[in-house]
Amino acid sequence: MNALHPSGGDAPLRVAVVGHTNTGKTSLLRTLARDAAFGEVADSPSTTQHVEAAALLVDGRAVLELYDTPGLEDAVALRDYLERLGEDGPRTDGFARIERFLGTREASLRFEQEAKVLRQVIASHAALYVIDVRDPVLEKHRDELALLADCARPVLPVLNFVAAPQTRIPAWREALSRLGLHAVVSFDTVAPPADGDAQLFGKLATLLDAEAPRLRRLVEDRERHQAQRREASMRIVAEMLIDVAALRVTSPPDDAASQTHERRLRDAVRAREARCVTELLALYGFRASDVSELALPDWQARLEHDLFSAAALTEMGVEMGKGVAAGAAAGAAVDLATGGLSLGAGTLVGAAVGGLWQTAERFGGRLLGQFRGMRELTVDDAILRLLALRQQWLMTALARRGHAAQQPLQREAVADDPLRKGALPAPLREARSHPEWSAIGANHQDTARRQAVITALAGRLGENAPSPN
Ligand SMILES: Nc1nc2c(ncn2[C@@H]2O[C@H](COP(=O)(O)OP(=O)(O)OP(=O)(O)O)[C@@H](O)[C@H]2O)c(=O)[nH]1
Ligand SMILES: [Mg+2]
Repeated sequence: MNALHPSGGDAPLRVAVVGHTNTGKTSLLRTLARDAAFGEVADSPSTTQHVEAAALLVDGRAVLELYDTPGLEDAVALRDYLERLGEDGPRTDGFARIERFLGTREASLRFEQEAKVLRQVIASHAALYVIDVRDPVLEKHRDELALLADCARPVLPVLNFVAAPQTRIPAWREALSRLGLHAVVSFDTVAPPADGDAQLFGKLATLLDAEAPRLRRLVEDRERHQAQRREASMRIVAEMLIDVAALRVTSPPDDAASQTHERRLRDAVRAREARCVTELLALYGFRASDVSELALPDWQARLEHDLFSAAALTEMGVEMGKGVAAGAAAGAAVDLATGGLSLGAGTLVGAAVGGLWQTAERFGGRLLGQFRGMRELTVDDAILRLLALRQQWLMTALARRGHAAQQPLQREAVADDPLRKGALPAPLREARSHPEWSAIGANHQDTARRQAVITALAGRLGENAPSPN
């Protein structure tokens, strides 16, 4: 390999991610690699100690390798050292001086971390220089950039922390252009812009024009995957809603049995929603453990305890049906024993009168003969609305979330959404009369019609859901 031109046929493009310590280098890698588990991220200096790579693939092949590096900590002292090194040798250029430094003992002692970084930059096609734009521009930063310039590789500055309340972006832009660095990318690794990839790799392509076609392919491939993930997420939510809407549990008419069956119904619905959450997390590359550790304890608590509570409904702005017992909207129950409606003599905890009427109107007559002497429990409309709104919110929040995010997902006010009131979407109404469509109920059958209804509902969720950015 030629020291100045580290290229080679089909080999992946290598990009070193460098910068002062604690500026978010590892976080940027996590975001670009969509891998919340990459490396170690902490709000303290010298977190990354070794060079570590993450590959970005297209069709299973690595197109780009990103190299995380330790933070530069002592560029000022290293430049002084390099100047002294230059004095007692032949007159050389910056690149030759860096190469000479890498052969000295100091490169494995006092400047060990800096040497690792510079070696990786020389072994790469380009470097991303990550900047914490909350910092003032200091001598040490100029020295870091001067060292990088000596490595004879294109450098793309990445302005990180741009969403922070106090930044010094104009001062940084000014300082960078004085150093001849005019192509700059703005990024916030925690709240990355929707077109962040396209911007970053697009600017990189301007610095590495021979590599522009494969960088373009990479961007297109990532955009395609983003669209596919969004469609898949809507399908995951739609399938859960159909399973829940179609679910019917038949219970003997006595109150004790009804209560047991109602508990089962609730548990089944909760478990089904939890599965939906797990599937969405996996789809977007977030781990369940990331969530319980970092992000969603509050959310999980709500999943476990509040799905059937009035507070949860109010919070999402779902109107409870007329007559829903205060503090509880659970399943609708039809007491078929009496050929009419009953609240189970008031003992069905949280039975929803609104739901009862709906259910009776729809199935009462037809089912009476079949299930005489039985009670039938279904999930109330208000619960379906709540599930739809919550999962729609989650899928949008995950689509937006960067893989370097450390804070719990923030609950946002849910925009006015047609799912809150008015008629339930037609696919959900249709599922009501197909108990066999529920994969969590008895006698499940996955028919072509069920699939078509899931597709229709997914499309409907796509119309309602806020776009990811
Ligand atoms: N708000 C915000 N926080 C960020 C951003 N980027 C990184 N952080 C936080 O900054 C801290 C340092 O991030 P790291 O990714 O570990 O930084 P690093 O440059 O790899 O650090 P070293 O490996 O120690 O050199 C962590 O607490 C991150 O969560 C950002 O864009 N916005
Ligand atoms: Mg790091």
